[in-house]
Amino acid sequence: MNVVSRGFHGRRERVTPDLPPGQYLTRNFPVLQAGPTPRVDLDTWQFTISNEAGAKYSWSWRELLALPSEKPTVDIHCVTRWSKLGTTWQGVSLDTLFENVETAADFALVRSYGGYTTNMPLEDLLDGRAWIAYKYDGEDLSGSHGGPARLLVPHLYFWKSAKWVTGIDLLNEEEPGFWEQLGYHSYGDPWREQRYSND
Ligand SMILES: Nc1nc2c(c(=O)[nH]1)N[C@H]1C(S)=C(S)[C@@H](COP(=O)(O)O)O[C@H]1N2
Ligand SMILES: [Mo]
Repeated sequence: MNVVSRGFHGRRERVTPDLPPGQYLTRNFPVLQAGPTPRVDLDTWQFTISNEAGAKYSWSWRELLALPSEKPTVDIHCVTRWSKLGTTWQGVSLDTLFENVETAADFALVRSYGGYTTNMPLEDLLDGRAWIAYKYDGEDLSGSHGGPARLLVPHLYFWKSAKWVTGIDLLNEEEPGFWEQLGYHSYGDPWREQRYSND
């Protein structure tokens, strides 16, 4: 007989070990955004990394597509509690974009067309953990999911994965982004349930 019941521990076991605490699985792909979908023209599209000294490193759309790409399959976790497992993307690793960037900065502020921002430590964008993604599920990334290109940084809550991304500012001091200024956690690790600033 199993004398130690599940209830004895006072918490429910998670259905799947891939699901962070407080999350539920969805098979849909919800659209979440603070404002309207911006119109982004590929002829003028630019992605710019600005370092702490003000030097700028920019790529046009054509230059981005010419870089070697990867096809990550990752789990994504929204702070509103939905998670989607095994999503498939294509994009350029931030390691590739940072190859020739000179910086000693510790922090990044990611910028989007439309004015959205989000912050994270620079190291979270490196070591194979973040991409500028332009395809989802084998198709060009739709505008509603951040196309033509979005940041994909799946080990943090999905608000960090800025849609319609246009650049990254490298900073010596942490600067909170859009949701972080409104009380969301500055780091946002779903496994540690860092939803709000005091979590
Ligand atoms: N530019 C921009 N990026 C954004 C947002 C936004 O409002 N604007 N919302 C964030 C939030 S809260 C989430 S959960 C995801 C949602 O991405 P999806 O609409 O593709 O599911 O985008 C993130 N990136
Ligand atoms: Mo979100």
